Amino acid sequence: MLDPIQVRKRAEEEIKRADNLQRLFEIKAKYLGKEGLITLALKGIKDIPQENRKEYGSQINTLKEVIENLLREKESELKEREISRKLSQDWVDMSIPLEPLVGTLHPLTQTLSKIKEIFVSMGFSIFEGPEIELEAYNFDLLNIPKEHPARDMQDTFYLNMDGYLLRTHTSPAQIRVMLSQKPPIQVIAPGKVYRRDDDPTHSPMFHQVEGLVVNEYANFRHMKYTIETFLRTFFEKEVPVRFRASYFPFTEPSAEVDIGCIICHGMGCRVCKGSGWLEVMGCGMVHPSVLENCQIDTDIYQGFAFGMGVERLSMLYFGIDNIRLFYENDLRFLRQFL
Ligand code: 2NL
Repeated sequence: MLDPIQVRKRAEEEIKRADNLQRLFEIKAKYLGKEGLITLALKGIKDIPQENRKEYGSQINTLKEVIENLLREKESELKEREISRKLSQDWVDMSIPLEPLVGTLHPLTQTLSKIKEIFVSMGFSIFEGPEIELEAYNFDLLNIPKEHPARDMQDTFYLNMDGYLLRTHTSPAQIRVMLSQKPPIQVIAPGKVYRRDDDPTHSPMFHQVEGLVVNEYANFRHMKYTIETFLRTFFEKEVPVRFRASYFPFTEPSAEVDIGCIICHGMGCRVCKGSGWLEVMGCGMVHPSVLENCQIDTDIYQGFAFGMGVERLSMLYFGIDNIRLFYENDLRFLRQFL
């Protein structure tokens, strides 16, 4: 038999002194565990003389409840104390300067955004077509003949799916615009293009922006003004611009566009190979066959188009001398374009 009053006093004292959860669990085991004082006392009730049994049993049960309550109260008190301790001791000094972890836009993304912004400011809309294209849109409708070398397996990624390829320029996106919209049209088509080239100056994937204007009056001077304005805005100075007669199957007449070398200012250097000029774009009046292929009436409408390589413009703008640097994602390179 145990004395409920004595046991209660002892338990209260022990629980009061417990200053951590570990100690509290030990106390809990001592009284309420399988071999605990209360547990054994409850088991011993059957040995108590009949006349005292009820009284004793009720005292022990009451004692059990009292101890359980004390333990529960103490447990939540200790847990709260633990949380407060963590809150006051485990803290992070938000004022300690960290290594800069900020991300930046890739130089090509910066260049592409700048090109788009300039054309949008000149009233162009942006249209992005699919990178997997129909051979018909990439070549046939653009007046590129069946035997043209550009169609060669050596230059173009053909897909297993018949009639499909990875676009070799963004012109097919503009074909889609002409097939689905009525003039006046004034769009640029930016995006990735693919060619079977892989050497120090060519990547199998690169970026282009092409532009297309179709209306009732578009002429070569509009094209010249548009391109000169674009280039001088892009390079942020009054660069000299010249147009050289050239040939593309989809434009007639066609021209290549040079700017005065921004490295040597026309003196002649390694980048411009001593010529003082850098080729930056191609352009021309849209070939009447291309307009007709798109159901555009050439008695009413005419257009001009142009195309540029984003990597090339980005390299000239930032002074990057190797196209590979764009694709390696070396942080020492990327961190220079904050
Ligand atoms: C270059 C030359 C050029 C075009 C692209 C074009 C598109 C349509 C119709 C006619 Cl839908 N032309 N695009 C025209 C002339 C030149 O790009 O050197 N690109 C990097």
